[in-house]
Amino acid sequence: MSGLFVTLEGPEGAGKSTNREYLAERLRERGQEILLTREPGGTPLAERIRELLLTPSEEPMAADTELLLMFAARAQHLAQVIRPALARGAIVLCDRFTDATYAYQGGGRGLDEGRIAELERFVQGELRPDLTLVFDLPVEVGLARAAARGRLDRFEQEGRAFFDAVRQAYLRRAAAAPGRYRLLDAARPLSEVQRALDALLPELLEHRRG
Ligand code: T5A
Repeated sequence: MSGLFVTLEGPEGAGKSTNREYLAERLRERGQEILLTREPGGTPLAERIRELLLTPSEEPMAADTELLLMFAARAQHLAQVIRPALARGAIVLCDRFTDATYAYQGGGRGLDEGRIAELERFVQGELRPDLTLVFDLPVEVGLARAAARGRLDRFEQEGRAFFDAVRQAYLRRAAAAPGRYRLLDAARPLSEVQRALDALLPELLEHRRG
């Protein structure tokens, strides 16, 4: 595949969506074809699965059901959107991907990482992001930003310990594979986060040529 697969990760309210738009603009200015997408979701069917995952309901969702729905949405997203875009040479900027499964279902819910890795191989084959930007910030700052937007989704209703575990899982993954991850301090003012993204642009374009 000739495209470039970039994922944006981090806890709630870290600024992934805001910065994804910013990064897309900077790359378009440089003549690149950009595909913006997100998980769970990214196709009409996968967005329906997203609704199931994010809408609070009276029946508690079993952790395994949650895990399988994440990968069901991902299989659809890969087949319909991500693989075709990479095949035609686009830069795919995806708001969350499988690192979120390791962080939320692995770290947050405590599911076995080996099980997640099996599903990752089954659904993705060899495909992994080329570069993953982790927007890191203290849990309380992210939750305050998310809460300021109004109604909380099913994940945002979790407690502090859940989000601490999510954040730690992201930090562990980033530390274990520094070649793929770039850690950004997302607690800083937006203008500073965006300056850090500007500094990453040459490297990103270099990845694309490489
Ligand atoms: N999930 C997902 C799993 O459990 N497993 C998986 O495998 C996957 C793929 C998806 C949920 O699903 C879970 C994780 C999630 O809980 P989502 O909507 O994609 O939900 O994720 P959220 O993190 O909930 O998205 P948010 O919109 O809350 O966070 P973002 O995108 O990181 O933040 P953003 O850009 O919307 O910004 C939030 C607010 O903060 C402000 C923005 O203006 C906005 O108001 N802001 C800043 N303010 C000050 N300083 C900065 N530096 C700022 N950056 C942004």
